[in-house]
Amino acid sequence: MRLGKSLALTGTLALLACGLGTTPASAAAQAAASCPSGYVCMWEDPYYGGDLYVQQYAINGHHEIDGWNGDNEISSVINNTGKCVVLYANDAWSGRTHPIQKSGAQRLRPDLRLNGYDNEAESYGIFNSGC
Ligand SMILES: [Ca+2]
Ligand SMILES: [Ca+2]
Ligand SMILES: [Ca+2]
Repeated sequence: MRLGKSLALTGTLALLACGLGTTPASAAAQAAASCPSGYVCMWEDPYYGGDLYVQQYAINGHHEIDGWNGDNEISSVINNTGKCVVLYANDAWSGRTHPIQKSGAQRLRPDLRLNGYDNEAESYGIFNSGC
């Protein structure tokens, strides 16, 4: 009885895994889907490519970008927090800042090269105002 139930569950999981691998979607749509509502997401490459180094829920205050996985590598950002996100060029919320707006197209940074802020961010903040 116990074994039969376990095998059935394994089969269901295998089917789910197959389904996930075959979903057709554009890179942009995948990126948007991979940054859930209420989160800010930051990627290694422009146009939401490469490694997803930051996926942080909208908790107000200061946050660090990991020194090995993100510092001076962030090239695109989606701000789905509904709040202002401010990038800092150095650790511990210092250095040149780059604010990202809370709504509209201006909450997207598909290519930080266009903003003169590519591979700069090392920490960030989430605030109710200031953008
Ligand atoms: Ca950092
Ligand atoms: Ca980069
Ligand atoms: Ca930097």
